[in-house]
Amino acid sequence: MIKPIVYGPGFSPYVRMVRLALEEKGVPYDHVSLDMSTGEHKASAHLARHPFGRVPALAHDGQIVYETDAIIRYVDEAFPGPKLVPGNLGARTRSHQIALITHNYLSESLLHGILLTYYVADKEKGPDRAKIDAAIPEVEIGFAAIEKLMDNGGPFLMGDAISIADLTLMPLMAYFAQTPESAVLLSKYPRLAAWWQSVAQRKSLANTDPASGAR
Ligand SMILES: N[C@@H](CCC(=O)N[C@@H](CS)C(=O)NCC(=O)O)C(=O)O
Repeated sequence: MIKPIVYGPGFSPYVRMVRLALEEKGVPYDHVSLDMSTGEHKASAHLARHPFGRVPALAHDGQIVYETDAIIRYVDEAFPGPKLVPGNLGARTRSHQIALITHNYLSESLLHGILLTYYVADKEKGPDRAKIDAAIPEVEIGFAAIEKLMDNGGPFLMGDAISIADLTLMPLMAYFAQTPESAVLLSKYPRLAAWWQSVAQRKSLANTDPASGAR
């Protein structure tokens, strides 16, 4: 099997989504972390992989793929292992909707509004409280929407099997779980909270945990 290469730093939730897909399928891969603090993601070598200078990008068998959702779908078809895109039309559509809610709405409210606000916070002044408070209603819309779309028949968002929906949401939830907002907010969405409890200990998350030295 030709090993794919994932480009991008391990702290990026998008890079982690792709790595989770590879981990869950049991695909051996190489990981090349880029130093975003020195602009390595905007250098010509990476622009050749991703014209917008973002991460992740995936190289495999002469192909370069960018955009996380497209990469995960490529990985799912190119490699053996458990299917990440459900075969059933209803589940496939709902898992796609959850992935797109995460990319298009939660990336703005949860990632930029809350998580990155904590990340860039001044140590003494603390985070920009107004920015976090303004983001919460939109996060709640996202969480409520995901609860409506998720399946109740198993531990995963689509029921019995892990899917692209779980892999897309897990990296954001892993960061969110470390914030003071998470306990209050997740208590309003008990099914989402139960989902997070059941996936939080997965080996794929441990293997890609940026805090434990996984680059
Ligand atoms: N739509 C892209 C988003 C990827 C993305 O925004 N990645 C961030 C890191 S988490 C990035 O590359 N930021 C660098 C920049 O915006 O210049 C995808 O789904 O792959």
